[in-house]
Amino acid sequence: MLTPSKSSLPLDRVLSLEIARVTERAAVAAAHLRGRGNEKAADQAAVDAMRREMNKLAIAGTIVIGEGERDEAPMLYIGEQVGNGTGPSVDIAVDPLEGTTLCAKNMAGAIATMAMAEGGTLLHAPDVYMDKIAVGPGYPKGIVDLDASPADNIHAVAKAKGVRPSEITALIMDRPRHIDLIAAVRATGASVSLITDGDVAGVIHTTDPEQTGIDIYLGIGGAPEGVLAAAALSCIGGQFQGRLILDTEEKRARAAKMGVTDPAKKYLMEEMVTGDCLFAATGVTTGSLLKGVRFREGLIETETVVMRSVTGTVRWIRAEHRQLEKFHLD
Ligand code: VTB
Repeated sequence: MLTPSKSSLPLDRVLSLEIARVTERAAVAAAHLRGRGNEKAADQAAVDAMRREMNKLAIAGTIVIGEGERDEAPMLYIGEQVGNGTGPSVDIAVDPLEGTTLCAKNMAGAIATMAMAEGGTLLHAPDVYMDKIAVGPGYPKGIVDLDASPADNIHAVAKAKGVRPSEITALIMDRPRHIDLIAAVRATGASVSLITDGDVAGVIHTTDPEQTGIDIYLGIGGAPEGVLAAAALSCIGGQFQGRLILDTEEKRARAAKMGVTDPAKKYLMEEMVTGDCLFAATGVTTGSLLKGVRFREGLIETETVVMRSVTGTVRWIRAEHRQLEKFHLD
């Protein structure tokens, strides 16, 4: 039997460096506008930079999670073809600036992020909310469930970890819609860590509780961010479930157009990302996951994490960029 050559692996491994370049460019563009109070401008800069760099890649890419839906025609819209068209056919999920508010206010945790997977293997989700639950690697499969009560989920994680519920920390976005969820988690004795934005990084926090102190992610955030987080966890390990919140006819119709036949479906991570996948994120502002971009004389520093599902390799790339023209900064 022939052993497949490296280049016949579903996604060429060279692409894992290429996607780091893409998120680096977007992060630097956004970082240039950190703390300016202008979310739109920072986001646009990240989008432009990401698109410019992505179109150099030897891929035939389709944006499946993007900046908006086709009729709104933003750049990097869902359905947009990207890449130079010569390489493998791939699905792409982007969030050029995850945490626009964090960037505009120069607060911790803004990132530039994207995932790339074999064509047809990423969930095509509309830009609606998604109910999410995630835990990191090492737990028995199915230990938490979106349909179980918050108390049952916290107790299950505590039991499996061999600690008391009061020694568990849950990460939840600080939103009025989560008042009951937060109360239910606190009622178990568990600690709730609140974030104002940025639940892609929030979910990734569960993969390294020793470092981050986070055992479980719970709550409702963006569906696009859910697919990106699922892509990361499919590389690094862990469990994720999500359910689109399709609470109006209009949202159900949009989802149906993207192939969602059951509007109440609970997606397992394996159903959101069904093939080989790459994930990258570069820090824009410094957070607990990644350092933000630093501008020095003649030098720009970035920090990026790149993950690859087929091997489970996670690379942390600290880059010093000396050819600054490539960033197209004014
Ligand atoms: C969510 C979350 C993101 O924005 O999409 C949130 O997933 C929007 O939710 O990480 P709200 O409508 O409650 O603000 C982020 O926090 C940042 O894009």
